[in-house]
Amino acid sequence: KGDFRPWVDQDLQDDTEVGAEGEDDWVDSREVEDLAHVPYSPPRYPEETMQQRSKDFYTLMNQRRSVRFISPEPVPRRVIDDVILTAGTAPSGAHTEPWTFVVVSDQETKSQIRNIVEEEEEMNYRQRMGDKWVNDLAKFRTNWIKEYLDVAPYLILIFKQTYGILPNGKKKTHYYNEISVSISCGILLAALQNVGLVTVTSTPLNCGPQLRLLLKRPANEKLLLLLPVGYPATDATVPDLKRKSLNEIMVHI
Ligand code: IYR
Repeated sequence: KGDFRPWVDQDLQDDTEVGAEGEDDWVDSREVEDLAHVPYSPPRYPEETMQQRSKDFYTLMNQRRSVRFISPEPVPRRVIDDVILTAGTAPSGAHTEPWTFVVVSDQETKSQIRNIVEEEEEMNYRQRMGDKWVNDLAKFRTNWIKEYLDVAPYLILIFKQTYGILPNGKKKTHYYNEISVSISCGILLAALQNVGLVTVTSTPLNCGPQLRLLLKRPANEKLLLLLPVGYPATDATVPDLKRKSLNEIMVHI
């Protein structure tokens, strides 16, 4: 752990709980029952409909922007529930569903989260990130002051479960947990866009352990992403960014 890599969250590279214990702490797949396979026939659309739907979905998603100015206006709780259920439809390694979505609407907890994040982010911007990184971000006008953290009606903190813990106390391998949870976050972003809510994919560097303890999450869970969620503030602005063209992002062989 000698060389400090500021772009990797310390909590995400911390594997101290794994490897310290015996092999019989882990489940043996031979103990698992057989799984039935059943027919699957999702809707099939005519080509014209496909074309229309692909355009429509692109148009919707192309309107998504990272928004740092969020209205305090309340958002229906049931919508948040459905958005989280949607995120939980993501594929995951060996169907382990290695995610925990912590939804925070409690004002006091939001304020505590803001304090933790702003204190660490000030150190990130002033010391850890270095001049190059800070200069690369200057045009986005971000800094360590994050009003959205106690203004947004909901904060969704997404934790990856680095392993599972079964009711019998045994541990279960969560294969590809980081990519699985990252995919579910992508689906979560799409689900939020679909209902007209905004967020910003914030990755509070070095806040993981403190936020995990504040939210009383177990040691196998590591913070991956923090999403403030709400309607955009009426005076919200975003940087005038352009997206790469299809030719720049796609190679057809
Ligand atoms: N996590 C910090 C810094 C930051 C880093 C990148 I890379 C961004 O695209 C934006 C911000 C913050 O949230 O301000």
